[in-house]
Amino acid sequence: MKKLLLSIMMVLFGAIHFSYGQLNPVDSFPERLKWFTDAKFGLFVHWGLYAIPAGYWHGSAIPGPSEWIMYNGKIPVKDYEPLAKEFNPTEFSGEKWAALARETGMKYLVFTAKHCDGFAMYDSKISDYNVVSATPFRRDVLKELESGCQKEGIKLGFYYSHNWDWHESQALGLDNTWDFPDSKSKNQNIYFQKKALPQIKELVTNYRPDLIWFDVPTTIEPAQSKAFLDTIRKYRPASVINDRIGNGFGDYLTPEQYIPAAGSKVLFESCMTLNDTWGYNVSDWNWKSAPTVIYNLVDVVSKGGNYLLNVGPDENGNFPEEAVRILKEVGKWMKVNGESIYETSSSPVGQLPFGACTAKPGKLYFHVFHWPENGLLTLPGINCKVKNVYLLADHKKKTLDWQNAGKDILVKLKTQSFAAENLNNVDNVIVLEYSGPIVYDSTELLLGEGAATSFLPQNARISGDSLKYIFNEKWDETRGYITSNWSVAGDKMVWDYRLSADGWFNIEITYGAPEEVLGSTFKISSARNEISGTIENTGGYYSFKTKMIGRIHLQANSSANLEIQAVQLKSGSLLNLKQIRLIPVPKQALVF
Ligand code: FHN
Repeated sequence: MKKLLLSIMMVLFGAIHFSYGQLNPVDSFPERLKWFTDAKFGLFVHWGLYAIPAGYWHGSAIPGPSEWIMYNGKIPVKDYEPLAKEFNPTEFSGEKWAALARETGMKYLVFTAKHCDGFAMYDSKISDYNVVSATPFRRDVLKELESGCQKEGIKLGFYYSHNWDWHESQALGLDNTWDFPDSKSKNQNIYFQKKALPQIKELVTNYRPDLIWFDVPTTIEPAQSKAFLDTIRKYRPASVINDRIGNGFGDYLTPEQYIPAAGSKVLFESCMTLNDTWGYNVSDWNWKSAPTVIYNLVDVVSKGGNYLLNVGPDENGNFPEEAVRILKEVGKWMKVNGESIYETSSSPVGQLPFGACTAKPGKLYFHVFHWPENGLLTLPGINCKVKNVYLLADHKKKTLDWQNAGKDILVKLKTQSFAAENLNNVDNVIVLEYSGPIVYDSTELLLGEGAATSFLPQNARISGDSLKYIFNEKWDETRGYITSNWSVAGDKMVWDYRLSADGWFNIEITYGAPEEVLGSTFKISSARNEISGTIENTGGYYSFKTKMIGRIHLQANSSANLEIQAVQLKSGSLLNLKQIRLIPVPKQALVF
């Protein structure tokens, strides 16, 4: 159990392979990556023998992701292999999958050619343990998917678990210790030379992948990662390769199940499940809604990344109906607003209280998640020569009323001035066309008219000798700037902000603090309001928890500040602060 957790931690948080190595900066990368960075949105498909048990073995639910049932159930190879005899997904259609991806607005599809259970979902000559030789289905799923994608103009990527293989006696990583208990005597190079490398060669010679998506490089050594790279570069030189090839040989990073903080300097692709599991699980109904998928996609793209969204088809080759419904709903939004996603770059105007921003030369796409109640959208701290402002959904591009107001641009968004069919209740995109440079003043945050505003360490003025902020390199949701060395009472961080209308705000703080500082105190104050807080043990300076610490009333003002100050320190550093969030309290929620 300890080995399993350690291995996964090391992969997910990139401790093993994480060095910038050949990872490409967001602003300068080889031409062969252009399709990928323009595409922004892809479909991940986990499909294999594990779709048959779908999370259950002999009637009992096996905890954990369904594609891990062999590992979590410690199912011997002799009992797992016979699943192949049952695998006959007659309703499978590579074209149907590709068509759904295109209808959803996705530009590429990544399919599990071989997952950690070792079963090849293509016609492999290297191992008979594959869908053509070992099943009654006898059809080459990968070949059919390749032609379906070609027909639909969708780029195709192959997922391949090169380090872990629970079918093989010599494979390491998180290895099969129930059939092959003596891990110490295993030589993973035998597995690489006999199976993984020759299969990768098959995949890049008998097929035409645009991307290779490796996974979990926990025990692979640099020379072995390099061998995979050289094989791909020899036969498919333009292929895009993710970072999980290991040892820094990939093109981009792959945060899993989270969206990194803004400011990533290298290309990244956030991969996420549409429900909670990658492979099909008959009882996993925890689906993300279409709006959530759109918010995630826009959030990732506004930070310069790609979004790879996963579906696990059932044993017949069908996507769960609910997944199809959600993807088609996302597709409706993408059909109208795709221009604000594809071929864009990250927000040049920071985070926005009402939503997010994506950009193209001469164009800013403001994604309005929270439509301003007062019909006035404030674009904070943005100064440029505006040529036109319009709603993207409005084909006539009718110019909206806008004006420069000090440091801001105000746009009139009177709902009644829009054709109802052009508005949606998820994300309405306002396009601002401009010429010349954009001058962006990030010093003062504008407090939200609908959305919470995050106060981040890197935007604060610090008073105190030791207190500082550092960049937390971890590849998880804590990645980003945090404070450290808050060891003197009185030391504080101050942020400037503006507020266009009086309002109540809940104060939420995300921090990490160990047992020994339990009971230390701090205060957060703004405009004669003050709230005190007592530090709780979150499990350590790098184990971040979010706490709601109170509610504050703030008056409209053109310039004010929010500060957090250490009051009483038990020992060491008060905390590692990740962010403070002010969340507007809707008027109707206020009970006095
Ligand atoms: O263990 C796998 C998991 O099954 C799935 O394939 C994900 C996809 O990113 N990768 C591993 C967990 O990190």
